[in-house]
Amino acid sequence: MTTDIRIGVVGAGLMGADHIARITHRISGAVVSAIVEPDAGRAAAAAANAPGAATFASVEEAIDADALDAVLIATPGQFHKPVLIPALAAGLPILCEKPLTPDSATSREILEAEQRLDRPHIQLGFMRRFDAQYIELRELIASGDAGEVLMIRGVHRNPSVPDSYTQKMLINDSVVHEFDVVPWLVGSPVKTVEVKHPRRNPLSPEHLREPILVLMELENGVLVDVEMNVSVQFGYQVGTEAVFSKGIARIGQPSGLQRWDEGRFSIKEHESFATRFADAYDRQIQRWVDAVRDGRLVDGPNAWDGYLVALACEAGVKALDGGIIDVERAERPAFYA
Ligand code: ISE
Repeated sequence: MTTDIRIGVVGAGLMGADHIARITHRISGAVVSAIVEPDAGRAAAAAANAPGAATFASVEEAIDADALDAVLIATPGQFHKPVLIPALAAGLPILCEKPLTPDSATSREILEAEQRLDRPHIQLGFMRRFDAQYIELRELIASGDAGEVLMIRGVHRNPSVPDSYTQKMLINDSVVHEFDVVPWLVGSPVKTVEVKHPRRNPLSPEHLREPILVLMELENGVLVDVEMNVSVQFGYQVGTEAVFSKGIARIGQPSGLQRWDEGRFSIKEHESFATRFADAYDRQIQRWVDAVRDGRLVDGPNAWDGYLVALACEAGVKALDGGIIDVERAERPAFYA
């Protein structure tokens, strides 16, 4: 394909607006041609970063107007299915922000709709798979250079969350990333999930009981612990330590300018995922655009990966109430091989 692909971005909130600016300013081979956003103020603000884009109130209107070649879905998860179904029916390639849908039953419906097409059309927005440090760690694990991987320890810390963030979102909105990236790193699916509750942070919003410690056992026996903490105050931090038979590897440490000042040593920490994973988002969108342009359509996690994550999230939500919960096993259809 020699001309730019025309992307319709659905949802012009924080993530959608970020992707619109990214596609316009940093991605080659694509333009934002349509913005689907019922809130006129948000649509207009986002359109300022997408010269020539038309705005629509629904994806069906954008499809009927032949305004797009591909769809990027950046709405909250509960609004994904009503966009995915018409976009799949129109045979459009899709990049869908996580989660695929909020539960495994609706995710299965999406898989069924996608399997009516000739090949996978949906890429999932698990951007950590495009982060240079995660890629390096995955390569180290696969190479065997550090011996066998035994344990993975993760921290996933947000400075704070809005009042609309619920207890289940600790799993469905946040740990959702670890449920994708850890099996991808280690090459083994999640077998069980358990959640432990340490002392509650008095600075957490009143309706939240957090931080939590999420323990996962993988099918190959690797044990994973993740501190999920959304009231850490000081900044945004996602870090991983892998314990091997012949050493230790760490990613996600603060880096950059080091300062010695007024008796202190400091390095600036990220304040949000938008900066921590900015390069990963760029790489993710560029790789997707390249795949759409050369006909592969998907170059990254697909809808099947999204379904496996939905199963793990369901176990994780149950585990919030106690117990060690088994993750349902699912056989990958040949369509997603
Ligand atoms: C948010 O939706 C994200 O996807 C971020 O990566 C994550 O760190 C945060 O906890 C979520 O709320």
